[in-house]
Amino acid sequence: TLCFYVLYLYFPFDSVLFHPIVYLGRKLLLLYRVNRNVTGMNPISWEEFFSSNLAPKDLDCKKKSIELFCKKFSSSKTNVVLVTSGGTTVPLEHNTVRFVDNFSAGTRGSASAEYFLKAGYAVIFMHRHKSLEPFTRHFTGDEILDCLLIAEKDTIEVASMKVPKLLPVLKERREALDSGRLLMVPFTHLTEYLWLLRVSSEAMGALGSRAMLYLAAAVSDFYIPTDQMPEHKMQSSGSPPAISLHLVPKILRPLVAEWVPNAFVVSFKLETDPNLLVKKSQEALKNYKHKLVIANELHSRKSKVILVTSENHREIVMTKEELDAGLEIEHHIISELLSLHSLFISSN
Ligand code: 9Z3
Repeated sequence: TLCFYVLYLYFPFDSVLFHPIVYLGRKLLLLYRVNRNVTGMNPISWEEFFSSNLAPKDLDCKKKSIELFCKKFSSSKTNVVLVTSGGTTVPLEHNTVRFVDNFSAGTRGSASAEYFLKAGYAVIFMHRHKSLEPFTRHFTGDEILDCLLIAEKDTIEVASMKVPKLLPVLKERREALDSGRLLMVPFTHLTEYLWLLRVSSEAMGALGSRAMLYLAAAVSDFYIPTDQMPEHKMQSSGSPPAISLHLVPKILRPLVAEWVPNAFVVSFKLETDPNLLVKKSQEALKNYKHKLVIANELHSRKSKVILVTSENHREIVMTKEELDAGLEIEHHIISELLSLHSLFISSN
């Protein structure tokens, strides 16, 4: 192991062509570290994570649709944004009965996707299955059913009453779908999300500075390694099972440095202690070298965010009048991002 460790450190090329012994050494060491469940303060590397958490079965199919979507807009002048939305789950058993979930209704992501579409962007909406989605988020199921009337001979008619907010939303949705500028990509689990984020970033690489990543999903910081997860539902009788949560590698690092280095990357920082917002956002920018962190406190996230860059930070605060009029903070956020992204494109 010591010998392979030395080779591993001094020969970072992961190619069997470079040196078969090195290649073998790295693979054996990787297997050794993963199976030893390297835990503690330093999470395993993102390579080790992807090596020990296999891709979801339907990844290839989703990857192809994402690649085709990006290819469709690679020659045009249309900007493409990946919007992630909703929370990731971490299963506690292979035959999952219980899981650890991250809080997110999907309002931030689904509302933002609408404003990007309205601004002419093509949108990959990567969202937690059954969380809020663009357009349909405005209506409950009952509101939609209340627009349908049972007419004679068991036919259905649409009520002529004008649901004031229905028509504009229907028009925007129709335009987005007819122009093919909206791609819906669902996820549920953390591993699925990270694999999808990786293949989406790699597919967007060809778009250069016209690509934006708007990472609003609530991503778990912890997971249970596959080989430590109980096979079946944990039993409440007897002593509770010993399961340990491991740190998830910080995926922003390879995302910015390797997968999509020329894109405009925006991450979100969620805290419940407002005093931590700017400091932790600045740390993230320093660590991952992306363009912007949108910081928000859990309970005021609909009325206030802080835009943090490596140079400065400033607040967007909704007025009472705006909130009472039903305006959304995402309108202001996206308006700011359009300007910043336009400047970024013109300077690259
Ligand atoms: C956010 O901070 C989003 O703004 C919210 C939106 C999840 C608060 P809703 O979906 O809520 O409108 O109900 N997203 C990022 C949250 C997160 O997990 N950030 C991680 C962190 O803060 C980095 S990925 O460390």
